[in-house]
Amino acid sequence: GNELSDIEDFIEENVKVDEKSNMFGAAEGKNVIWINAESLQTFVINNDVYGEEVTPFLNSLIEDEDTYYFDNFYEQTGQGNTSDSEFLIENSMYPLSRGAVFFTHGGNEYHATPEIIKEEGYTSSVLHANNGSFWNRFQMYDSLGFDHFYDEKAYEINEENSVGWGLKDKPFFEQSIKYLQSMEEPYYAKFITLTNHFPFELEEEDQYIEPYDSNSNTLNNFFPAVRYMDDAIKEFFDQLKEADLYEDSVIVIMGDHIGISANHNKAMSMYLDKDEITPYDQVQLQRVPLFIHIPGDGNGETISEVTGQIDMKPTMLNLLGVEQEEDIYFGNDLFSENRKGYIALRNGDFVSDEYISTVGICYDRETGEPLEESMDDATEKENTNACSSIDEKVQTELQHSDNLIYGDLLRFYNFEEE
Ligand code: GP9
Repeated sequence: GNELSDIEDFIEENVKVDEKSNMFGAAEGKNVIWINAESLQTFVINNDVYGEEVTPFLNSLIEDEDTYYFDNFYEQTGQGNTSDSEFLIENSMYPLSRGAVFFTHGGNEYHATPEIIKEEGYTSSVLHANNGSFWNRFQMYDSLGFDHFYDEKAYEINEENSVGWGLKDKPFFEQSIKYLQSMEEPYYAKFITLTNHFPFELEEEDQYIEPYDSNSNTLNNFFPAVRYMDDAIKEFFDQLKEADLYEDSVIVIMGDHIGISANHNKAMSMYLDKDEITPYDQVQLQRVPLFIHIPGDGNGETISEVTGQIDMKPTMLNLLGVEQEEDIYFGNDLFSENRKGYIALRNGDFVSDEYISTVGICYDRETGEPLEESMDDATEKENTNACSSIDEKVQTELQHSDNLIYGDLLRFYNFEEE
């Protein structure tokens, strides 16, 4: 009992924002088409390989007046990779520091977005052309309140339309249109792509740009695979328009987690034209792109505030105009001006408006320079730095989220408004 009320107090004091953002209700009643873009990282956006744009469609989307693009948006996943990103966006809670919460706590009680919006008349589905048991999705999707899961059995998959992990993204989107058409509106439909997955295999005919040339085949092949996904998303937009499914939807595209690990830093430093990848750069490479595209909105812009996957549940609920008075969550509406001011990464590092804290060093976020430690007057030890006060909050927040999961504490929370 005490544990849950401590967590509630922390959230009241540090997370919740009373005022609604001016985007509250901006997508009320619209269908939500969500694309979880496998391994898409921000460093490829508006970048090129030997003069060829890597993501021409996504780059053009940034310029579109109906798109809100977030360029300082961080992934916050742990070992559960894609499943962790799903956990973050639906619950606004952190995945675990070890293992995948989809496996270890798939049967817990949650209060996730699909369940909440059901009360507003939404139906919800996941579409992903892989084995449904991967990441224990059947059980967790049930706990999160999804109504339907279109897994590999819903798709026609053969040798010609597959590569690497399975069905290629283009036939995946193409074959999914009929399912969207059959969904009861309004719907929340989450698409999880697959082609841009390590080791980024691609057939010759699907390579629209040349691979990079470095000592890392992983990084080299990443670029044509991202380009293929970019083109698949472009075609999906066209298909949505043709099927009359575009106008009445809000389309979210989010990178789920990094695709290129620190093992490829030598090649990465060459690509980014840096002497080395510092711990500061490593954190910055955890940025993944987020696009919120609202057809007809007209006020789209690039937002550079520090934001992350933890923010997606409150953001989506606010966009859909859903009140969220009694709830447990650790993120803020991305459009709110009163945000808590930091993004916690799963390993305890964090990014705030001013600082980046990693490997025990406090960096200036703007310059990437480490800040000097200052003397702690009380202990006369050099043990404080500019990051210390935020660090304390970050560790408490992660601990609270872990405790909620380990103790299955949401069973005891009263989500009804009093
Ligand atoms: C598996 C797919 C990829 O179904 O979502 O998962 P990942 O290996 O990226 O976590």
